[in-house]
Amino acid sequence: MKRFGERDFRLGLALESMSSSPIDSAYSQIKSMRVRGAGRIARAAVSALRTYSEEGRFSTAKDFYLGLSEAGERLKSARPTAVSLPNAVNYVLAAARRNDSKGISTREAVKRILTVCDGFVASSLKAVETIGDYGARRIRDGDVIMTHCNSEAATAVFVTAQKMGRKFEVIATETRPRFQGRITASALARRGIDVSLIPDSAARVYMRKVDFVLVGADAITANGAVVNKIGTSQVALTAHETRARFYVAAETYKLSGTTMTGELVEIEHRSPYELVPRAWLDANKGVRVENPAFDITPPEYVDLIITEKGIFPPQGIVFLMKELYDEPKAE
Ligand code: RUB
Repeated sequence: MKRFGERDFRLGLALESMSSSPIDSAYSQIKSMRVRGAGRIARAAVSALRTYSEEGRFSTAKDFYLGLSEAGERLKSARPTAVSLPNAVNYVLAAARRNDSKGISTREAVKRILTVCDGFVASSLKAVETIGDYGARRIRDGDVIMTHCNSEAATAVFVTAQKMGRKFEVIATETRPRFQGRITASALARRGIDVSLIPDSAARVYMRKVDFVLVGADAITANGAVVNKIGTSQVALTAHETRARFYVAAETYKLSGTTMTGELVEIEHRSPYELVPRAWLDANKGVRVENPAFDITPPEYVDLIITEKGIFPPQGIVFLMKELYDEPKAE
């Protein structure tokens, strides 16, 4: 799989921004899922804020701050379930707020935000690499691992394990309705990893030979529940039944801090036309098509969450969250 890098994204932005702003371009790329996957979404949003900061003409530092805040709010609304998106945007906006309170020049405020954006993107990429290292150590020769959807963090684990010389097999569910499992299968096959693609509905049939499941996450709540692509919780339930372990690979900016104070993670519902053609629905007007994009796997079905800060049982996530939220924020 050609990795969708930040340079590609900026190039995409450059082309699209001929007709619209970098924020509009990023919003539509994220919304339409041309940019997808929680980590990529976060980096795309931050890269768009960077471009906005770099290219904008702001008469005062206050104008810059207000414009950036508005841009951030728009980006956040593109995909509600990927907590990485508001977390990434809020990281930039928090720095902008601190700058605003210091009364620095416009030029200096922009410069500082560019540094913050670059720092976020670099640390996000580094986190995926670290997760790859930590997760790969869990793979032994002969393991059979099931995965669902397409996760950069989970893929990093497989790729690193292969580089370490581990011999293992991956079973990828196709992940209806948008078939992100095909992206995973083709990426792994291209790297010479033994992979098979199965229908989602065959997960239970194949689970008997599986040692563990490894998926990514869009959000992780304070009680260690995992929000990920629709179908993940069924795979987890099946793994639980056959006592296969269930691992999650996720960067810490997918931790949903607001769930510590009782907020719920919003589950995105997408267009019915991802499931059926418009003509079919027109001919069957009595049918209501439901298309939730994500589901929630309860912590009871999760064994370990692999982050760049270490590997945690789901019950340990709340302590990690407290530690991260108490950390002083970087400039
Ligand atoms: C993607 C999905 C991925 C997570 C984690 O859903 O559910 O498992 O986003 O991915 P969609 P990553 O295709 O709807 O965006 O590890 O790449 O952040």
